[in-house]
Amino acid sequence: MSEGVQIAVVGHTNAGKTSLLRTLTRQSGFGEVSDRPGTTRHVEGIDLRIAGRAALRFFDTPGLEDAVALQHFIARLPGAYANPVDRVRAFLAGPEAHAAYEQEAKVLRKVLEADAAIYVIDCRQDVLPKYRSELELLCACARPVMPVLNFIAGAPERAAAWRDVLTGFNLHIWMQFDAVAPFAGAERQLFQDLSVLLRARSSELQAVVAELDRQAQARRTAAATLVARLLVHAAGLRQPVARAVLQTPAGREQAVARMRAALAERTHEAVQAILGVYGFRPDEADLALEPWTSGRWQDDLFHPETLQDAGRKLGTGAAVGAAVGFAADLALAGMSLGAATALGAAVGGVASQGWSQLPRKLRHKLQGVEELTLEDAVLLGLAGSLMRLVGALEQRGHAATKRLAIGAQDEGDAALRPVVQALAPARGFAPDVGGPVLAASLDARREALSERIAGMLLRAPVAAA
Ligand SMILES: Nc1nc2c(ncn2[C@@H]2O[C@H](COP(=O)(O)OP(=O)(O)OP(=O)(O)O)[C@@H](O)[C@H]2O)c(=O)[nH]1
Ligand SMILES: [Mg+2]
Repeated sequence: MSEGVQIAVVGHTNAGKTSLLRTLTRQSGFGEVSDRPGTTRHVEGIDLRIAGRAALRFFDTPGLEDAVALQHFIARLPGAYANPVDRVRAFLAGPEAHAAYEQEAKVLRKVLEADAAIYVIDCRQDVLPKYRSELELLCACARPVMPVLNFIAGAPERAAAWRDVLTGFNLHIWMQFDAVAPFAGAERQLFQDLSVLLRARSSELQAVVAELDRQAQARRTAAATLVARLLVHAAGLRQPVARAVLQTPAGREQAVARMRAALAERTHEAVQAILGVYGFRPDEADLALEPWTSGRWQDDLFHPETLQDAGRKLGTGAAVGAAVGFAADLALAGMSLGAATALGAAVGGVASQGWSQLPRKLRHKLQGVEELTLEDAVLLGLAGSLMRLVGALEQRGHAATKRLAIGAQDEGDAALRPVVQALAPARGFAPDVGGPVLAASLDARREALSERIAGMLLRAPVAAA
């Protein structure tokens, strides 16, 4: 079996080489990234694995720092050379490759060993002489070079000037990228273009593209399944509370707080699991998901205006419904009493469960116990927020360092209304509190509903984060 395709990633210091590799390999722990110039000091390989095999090996390299001087040095090397690449080899064999130009020598050596080079450009910069010298040196290595215009999100207007220069160096296939916020499809395009540049390795690179597509689909399905299982769990959440307790404001508040805490804990688990699906570390979550981890998301989710707004989207007029007295308070807090839900969604659930929930409900009634459940509006908000998280993670580069903020619900969530309606049977499922909510359920009906919900989530258009 042939070795994987080898690609040297080169460019000026701080152009974002290590960041690009973090994104392409989905490994946010790879190498060191910082604003400081000269962060990467040695060549370091990292594989893109397919079916257990390294289909592609990238090499991160130190930044080129003094290409102008090196270009002059190489041009003045004594002796006659048949072509530019022999000159580069002569430089690498000489003493200066281990002295003044040690960093640059590491880079050029790797380019000569590799099948191709990716030249990373910070396209916010003017096309200064040092960049032209870098391009001269790279082209002298006689390897296919794929320029990547990085930092494109910060300076889209500068791309044209760079493209002119690249064309002047006979580099006609280039990519736009932003390692911190990659564009959907940019990664796929990168490998497509590499397969054009490296015709002899085209079938291997096409296999990479196909595998990336497969992996992306698998991630999306896994994430939607996690969201679906959480929603099924949330729809079935019930908290029995003595009627007498609910009649006091303090008792009511405590019961609602307990319910919120139960939902928050499970949601946090789901968020962590979703981050894992996309290859982000759980500790990045605390940084990245401020509204979810600070506790503010709970307020957003249960905010009366949010609920009323969601109620309108659900077509129920208002989330508070016709509830009176303390029932209204509870509805505003995102909860319903069992009695109220029995008139609504739960009836469907109870009926579909063959009335298996009825004995418990009757027992509770006789004992003066009410059940708190979550309003549909809460489920809608939860579904919307989690799917916006999924959408944001799909776009997020593994070099991103900024926090990821998932905004409060907006009109986009209305698209998830059928999902919430389809959750109705879950209201009647036997309580699963304490069980592994995010794993496949042994209960066939619960599992079938989760699968159905996941399918609906995958098809629903999702608003941007
Ligand atoms: N906004 C934005 N920031 C980026 C991008 N790529 C890299 N950065 C940031 O730019 C800085 C330098 O990134 P590195 O990946 O360390 O750059 P490098 O080319 O590996 O640098 P050296 O190893 O020093 O040669 C870091 O602060 C990154 O977070 C990008 O596409 N967009
Ligand atoms: Mg680096």
